[in-house]
Amino acid sequence: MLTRIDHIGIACFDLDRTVEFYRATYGFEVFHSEVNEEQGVREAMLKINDTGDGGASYLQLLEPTREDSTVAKWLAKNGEGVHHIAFGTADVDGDAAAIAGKGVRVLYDEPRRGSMGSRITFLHPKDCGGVLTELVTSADPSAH
Ligand code: CMX
Ligand code: CO
Repeated sequence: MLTRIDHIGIACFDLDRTVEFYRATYGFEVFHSEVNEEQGVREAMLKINDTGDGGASYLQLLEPTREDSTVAKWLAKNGEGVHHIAFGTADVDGDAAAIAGKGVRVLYDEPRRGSMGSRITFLHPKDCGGVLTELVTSADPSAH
C-alpha cells in the first residue's frame, strides 16, 4: 500500500546553487546527500516534514554526474524542473507487482538502491499520464 509522498524529484544543472536557493528562499536544510552512480546523479535530500506512519517527505534535488544519465537527457530536453514523484510503501516488491498487473510498465525487474539505502523502482511516465513515478521502501523500518 502506498502511504505517503516520499519525495518530489527536481532536476537541476548545479546542485550547490539549487540547494542554496531552497535554503535562502524557504529555510530548508540538506538532510542527506550522496552520489548514486547507478542512477547517474549527485543528490541532496531536503526533509520537509515527518509523516503519520513514521516516515518523512523530502525534496530530492538531482544533478547529473554523466552525460548519458537519464537526468542529463531529461535536462537537455526540458531544462530544470520537476522530474518525478515518489510514493512511499512498506512493500515496494508487492506494490510494483500489483501495479504491473494493471498494465503499467515497471522499469526494473527488481528494485534497485535509492537514497539512504532505500529500495526503489519506477513506473513508465507514458503509462502514468506523463508523470515519471517512483516507488520507495525506506531502509528504516520505523518509516512504515
Ligand atoms: N517525466 C515525464 N516524461 C518523461 C520523463 C520524465 N521524467 N522522462 C522521459 N519522459 C518521456 C519523454 O518526454 C518521451 O516522451 P515523447 O516520446 O513524447 O517525447 C518519453 O518519455 C521517452 O523519453 P526519452 O527521453 O526517450 O527517455 P528514455 O525512454 O530513454 O527514458 C525513462 C525514459 C523514464 C525510461 C528513464 O528516464 C528512466 O529509466 N527513468 C528512471 C530512472 C531515473 O529517472 N533515475 C533518476 C532519479 C533517481 C532517483 O530518484 O533516485
Ligand atoms: Co527519486
